Amino acid sequence: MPRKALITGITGQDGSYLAEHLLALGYEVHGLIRRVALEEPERRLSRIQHLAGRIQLHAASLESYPSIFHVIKRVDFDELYHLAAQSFVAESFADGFSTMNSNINGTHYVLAALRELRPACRFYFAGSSEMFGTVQASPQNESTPFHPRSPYGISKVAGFHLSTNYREAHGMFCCNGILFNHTGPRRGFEFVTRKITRGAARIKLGLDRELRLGNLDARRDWGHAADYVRAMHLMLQQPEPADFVIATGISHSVRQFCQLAFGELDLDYREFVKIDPQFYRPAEVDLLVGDASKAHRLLGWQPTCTFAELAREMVAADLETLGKTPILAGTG
Ligand code: G4F
Repeated sequence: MPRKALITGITGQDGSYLAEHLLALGYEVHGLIRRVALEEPERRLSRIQHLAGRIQLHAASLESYPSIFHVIKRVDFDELYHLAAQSFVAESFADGFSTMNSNINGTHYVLAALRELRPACRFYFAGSSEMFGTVQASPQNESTPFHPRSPYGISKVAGFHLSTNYREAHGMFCCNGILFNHTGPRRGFEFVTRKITRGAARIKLGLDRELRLGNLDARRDWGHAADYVRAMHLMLQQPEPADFVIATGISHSVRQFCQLAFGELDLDYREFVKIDPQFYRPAEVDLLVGDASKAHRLLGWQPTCTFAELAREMVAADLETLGKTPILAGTG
C-alpha cells in the first residue's frame, strides 16, 4: 500500500515541489485547494498543471472548519503537510486581520479536525524564520527565542505554539519546520528574489527600464525550495516528533542578490534599481541566518543549491518564460 499524504497549499511554490517529491517516493498525493482555484485553473493551478492526473484535489477553505473537517473525514492519508498560509510579510501589515485569521485559525481548524478524526496522522507545520524577527542570537537555532516583527511573524509564532500544544497535550505527532527564506523559479512575483530576477529579465529584453525596490541592506539566508521540501518529509519520518531549523547557514543582502541577478545578464544593477519608500516595511527584520546542525545530524539533510546557482536558475527561467532565448553572461 502506498503511503498517502494531504498537502494544504499544494498550489504554492513549496506545495508543488513537495507534491513532486512525494510522488517520486511513491506516495498517493492529495491536495487541499480553494474552490476559486478550480474556477481559474490556468492561473491558480499553474504550478501543479504538470501533475494533473497524478494528484487528487479537494476543495476547502482555511476559513471554514466544516469544509476542512469534511475533507479530512473523506480522504484517507497518513501525513498532513500544512503549508497553506498568507505568506507575504508586507501584506500582513496591510491586512493583519486576514493574515491572523488564515494563519492562526486555519492551523487550529486543521489540528482540531485531525485530533477528532485522525489522531495518529503525522502533522507538519510550516513555521518560519520570521518568528525570530529581531534576532536574540546569531545564527538562529531551535532554542533561539522568538521576537516577531510583523503580523505574519506573530501568526507563525501562534501556529508554532498551537502545533506544539497538540503534541504535548494530545500526544499527536506534530513537527514544526522553522524554514529560512527559500525560493526558486516558482516563487511568487511579490517576493524580492523573484521580483529581482523577473525585473532584470524584463530590463534585459527591453520591456522595462527600471526596477523599484525597498531596503537593499536586509540580509536573509536563502536556499532553494526544492531542497527544503525534502526536509519537511524527513521530519515526519523520525521516530519522535520534533522541531527543526532548515537553512543554508549563509546570509546575503538583497543588494548582493541584485548584483548577481543583473550580473547574469551583463547588467549593472546600480543603473536600473531605484529605491522606492513604498517597499520599506513599518518594522524590518534586518538579519536572518540559520543554524541547521540539528537537521544535518538527525535528518541527514543538506542543501544542494548555492546562492549563485539559485540566482542563475531563476534568471534563466524568467528569460525563458518571457519567451526569449536565454543569453547568459559568459555564454557568448
Ligand atoms: O522576499 P521577501 O518579501 O521575504 P521575507 O519578508 O523575508 O519573507 C519570506 O521568507 C520568510 C522566511 O523567513 C517566510 F516565512 C515568508 O513567508 C516569506 O516567504 O523580503 C525579503 C527582504 C525583506 O527584508 C524586504 O524588506 O527583502 C526586502 N525587500 C526590499 N525591497 C523587499 C523589496 N521585499 C519585497 N517583497 N519587495 C521589495 O520591493
